[in-house]
Formats: sequence, C-alpha cells, structure tokens
Amino acid sequence: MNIGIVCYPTYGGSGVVATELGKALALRGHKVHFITYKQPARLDFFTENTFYHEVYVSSYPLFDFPPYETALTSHLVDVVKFEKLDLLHVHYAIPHASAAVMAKQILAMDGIHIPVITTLHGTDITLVGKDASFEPVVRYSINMSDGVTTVSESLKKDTYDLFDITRQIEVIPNFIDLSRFSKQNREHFKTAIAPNGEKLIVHTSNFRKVKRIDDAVKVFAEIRKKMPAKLLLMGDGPERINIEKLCRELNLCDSITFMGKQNQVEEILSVCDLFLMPSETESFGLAALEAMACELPVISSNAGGIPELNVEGVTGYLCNVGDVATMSEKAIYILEDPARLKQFKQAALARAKEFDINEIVPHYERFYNEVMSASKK
Ligand code: GMT
Repeated sequence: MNIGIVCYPTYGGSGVVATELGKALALRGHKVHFITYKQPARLDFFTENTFYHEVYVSSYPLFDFPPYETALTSHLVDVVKFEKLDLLHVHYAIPHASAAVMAKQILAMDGIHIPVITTLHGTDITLVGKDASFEPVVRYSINMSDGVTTVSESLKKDTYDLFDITRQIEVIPNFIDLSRFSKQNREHFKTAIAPNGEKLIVHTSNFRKVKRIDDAVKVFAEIRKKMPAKLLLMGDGPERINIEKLCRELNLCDSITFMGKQNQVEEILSVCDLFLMPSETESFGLAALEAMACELPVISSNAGGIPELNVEGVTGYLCNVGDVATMSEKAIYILEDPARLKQFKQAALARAKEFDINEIVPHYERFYNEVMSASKK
C-alpha cells in the first residue's frame, strides 16, 4: 500500500504512535509518506519505503495566525495526486481530520478517490475537541472519515458520549516496540544517580496540567519518608515552573531531577523501580506502557483508558484521581519488599508484551484493507 500519515511531529503520544506505526509499516513493505510541518521526533531512520513531505505555511503580514490547516490541505492534495497514495491515515482530529476530509473533497472534483482514516488519541476528544470552538468541525470530520479508530475502549465511549457520531469506531490499542523498549543494563548510570542504592521513581509527560505532576511529587514525598529514594521527571512543558516551585517548597530539590525532553527514554526507564501516572484523564497511557516494557510497575490514576493497560494488584495499582494517600501507600507497599517488587516488575513486562507492535500493526493493515474495500463500493 502507498500510505500517507499525518501527525504532530513532536514528542507527544499521538505523534509517537503515528511515527512508530509508519516505520513498522515501511518495514513490512508498504510505502509510507509522512506529511507534517517538521520531521517527526521519532522518525530516526529512513528506508527506501519512507518519505517525508514538509508542509510550509507562507507568512503574510495579514496573518495573525498562520493558516496551517489550509497549507496542510493543499499539501495533502498535492501528495495524494502525485505520489498516487492509496490511503490517508491522520492522527489527532484537530486539525488533521478536517484537513484530510477537505483534501478528499477537493480531490473528488478531479475524479480521485482517497479513503481517509482518522485515529483519535485522547485530548482531541476529551479536552480540546469537545470545546464549542471546535466541536462542529471535529464531529463533521469524524463522521466524514471513511474509517475511525480510537486507542482504547474508554476513548471510543467518550467519543460517542461527547459527539453525535454516526459511524462505527474501531478500537486498536497502542503498541510497543519491544526491541527498543526493554530493560537495558545501565548500572553505571544507576550508580551515578542513586549512589546509595536509593529507589528510583520516574514520571514522564508533556508537563501539562492534565498530568497532575504535583500529585507525583506529593507521592514521592511520602515514599521518601519511608525509604531513600529519588524522583526523575522526564519531559517539559507549561507546568514545569510550578512543579519546580513545589519541589522547593517541599524542600525536595536534592532528590528530584528535572531531565527535560529525552530521546533515549528507555535507557532512563531501565534504571528505575516505579513509574507514576496520576493523570486527570488519559485515553491510553503510552508512557506507562513504555515504562512497563522496561519492567516498571505503575502507580496510576484509574482515569480513561489506563485500566485497560495497568492491571490492579498485578502490574501496579489504580487509584482515584487526586488520591495521593492511596497512591503513596500502594507505592510503598510495592517498593518496601524486594521480592514483591520483582514480582510486579515481571508482571509489568508480561503485560507490556500483550501490546507488542508485531501483534498490533496487522490490525491496522486489516482495517486499511477493510476501509479501502468498503469505500470503493
Ligand atoms: O499525553 C498527552 O497529553 C499527549 C497526547 C497526544 O495526543 O499526543 O497523548 C494522547 O495520545 C497518546 C497516544 O495515543 C495516549 O497514550 C495518551 O493517553 C493521550 N493523552 C491523553 O489522553 C491525555
């Protein structure tokens, strides 16, 4: 197949999933064209099957807001036409689904039929998409897509609950490349950051309010009362300044390291003992899956799709959003007994293996074929 993939090129989960999917499809013999405004962060290798088309938005003094959606739509029309694409797969509804639907309608005027598949990732539905300023366009572009997927059952339900959706939604969960995300021996690194055998707790995110990183810091403060421990915070974003302030107030600066955006996340996860994901909402929790693949138990909230990944009492614990006391209690319970910690680590890895990229990508291929056949009729 000759597939166009549209996504955010950043470190965010939807861009990561889209890029890893494209890379896997290229390795399976498909031609994959990434169409976006910057080379995707995870597009770290090229094959003869991988192509990258950069979208330029021309500037003009009149434009207070560069019209990216219009530039993307025009670029999609061009790439579909001249690269003879079979399918457009867009990740994150805003503005990718509406741009693709518009491109499809423009191409139809030239007698070119291009099926559009939209994958919804979470905040495009639960946070941003449902806002009145976007809702009609999001609803229209979901209903006008030829195929729609969500990354969890929970997000599928949210989509039906929040929007008037007239089409079927397929759930295809997120996946993990276990050849990259697996526990690596980085003892020298562990000794450097935890020289006295401190337990290493980790959180990674885009540092937005929805991630409730303050809860992660408060849980860590409770853990530290019971055992020597350090907290690694990976990622960056608007909340960082507030979290830095909280660390100072709690007098925890010596025990917490802000690592910023990292490319080799798996190396850092490999030396850690426990992952924290206290999110307010989370459609799937890809960051938790990456941690589990590196043998980390997860203390998380029970929001959204997280319970479809983290298994209560087996791979970690699920607590109510904001219930720092229970999160702390469960974290200490896992960490205080080495045999128990080992058991949770093994269970986390076993669970991660159920989301092996080699098992999940064929679901996308099957769905592509179904959508292409149905849209020809
Ligand atoms: O986590 C984020 O805020 C980034 C966001 C994105 O769209 O890039 O992540 C969403 O998509 C990921 C990949 O499907 C999911 O694993 C995340 O759970 C989801 N985030 C939220 O729902 C908050």
